[in-house]
Order: sequence, then C-alpha cells, then structure tokens
Amino acid sequence: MNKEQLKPEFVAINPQHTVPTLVDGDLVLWESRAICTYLATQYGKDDTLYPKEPKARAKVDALLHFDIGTLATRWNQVWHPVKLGELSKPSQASVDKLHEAFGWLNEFMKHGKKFAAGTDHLTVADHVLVANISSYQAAGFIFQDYPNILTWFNSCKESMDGYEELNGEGASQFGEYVKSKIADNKE
Ligand SMILES: N[C@@H](CCC(=O)N[C@@H](CS)C(=O)NCC(=O)O)C(=O)O
Repeated sequence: MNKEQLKPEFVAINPQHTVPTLVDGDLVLWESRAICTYLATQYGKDDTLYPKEPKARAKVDALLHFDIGTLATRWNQVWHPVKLGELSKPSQASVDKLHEAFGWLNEFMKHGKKFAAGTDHLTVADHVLVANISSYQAAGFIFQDYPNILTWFNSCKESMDGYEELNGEGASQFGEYVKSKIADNKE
C-alpha cells in the first residue's frame, strides 16, 4: 500500500513489481502459484503437496489455472472498478459471473474427498484456492449455497498449520478494506 514495490531495488529484481516475489539463492521468482509449486517441489518432505504422478499433478495444475484464469479474473472484474473509483459498487453482471465460478468450484468438489484436487491430504491447490476464497468471504460473499466449498474451507482451516496467523488475519484485513471502500462510496 506504500508502493514499496516500486522502489528501484525491487523493480531491479522483478520488473513487473508484483508481490509476492521470492529470492532463493540464484532464483528470482514471481507469480504466487509458481512460487507455491517451486517451494513444494524444492523443499517438500515428499511429493504430497505437489504430486509427481502425472494424473494427480494434472488435477492440481487444473485447479491452479482455474484459480488464476477464472476465479481471480472474475473477482478482479468485481473489485477493480470499485478500487479504481470507476464504479461505486460492483456491477451485478460481474457478481453473477463470480457466482458462476463459485458454482463450478462447488461442483469440482463433489468428489467426496476432503481436499480440492480429490485427495484426502492438502495440496498446493488448496493453499492457493483458500487464499482467494477466504478473501472473498471476508469481503462479504456468502458461501451457503455452495456446501462443498464450505466443507472444504473448514477442512483447510483445520488442517493448515498456522492458518489464522498466516492467512485468516490478512484475509480479514483485505475484506474490511473492500467493505469500507464500498461503504465510503455510498456516503
Ligand atoms: N498473478 C500474480 C499477481 C500479483 C499481483 O498483482 N500482486 C499485487 C498485489 S495482490 C501487486 O503486487 N500489486 C502491486 C503492483 O502491481 O505494483 C500472482 O499471483 O503473484
């Protein structure tokens, strides 16, 4: 928020000046999903977080692509016009499209397994998706029409070490910021 990412020393390592950016030895990496798969591959004690088996990995990759290509893209269409002051509140059409994506995610999760990629253990797909879903919930979106998402979200919160400190608190701050921006526009 203080635009520290625009400082020359940051732009020198990542010309796109996006957060997060990881420096690990001689590797400089941005794009959060690539960072997650790198960390799991390089430092995971086994391959459960990011499976080596091609079909299991493909299920995880599909969710990572859905997360950035559909879920986050549709969220941006809801939020960015408000953030940039172009609209006072999100357009109904953009909200409907986001709900359509929630409906798809809810369907993907009807496999009866605990976690998103159809496993009973966490994968990077859960870590990536939970960052977005928790933010949208904190910003006021209700998931009661999406029971598979709600059940999965609870499993993530129970299973991810340090969930509240590492994700919940930030999601709440983000949600409050979104809600305050929309409320300010009403006054
Ligand atoms: N697809 C990228 C998005 C990164 C991104 O746009 N991050 C925002 C914060 S959520 C940012 O760094 N904004 C500051 C800027 O672009 O200068 C990722 O997942 O890492």
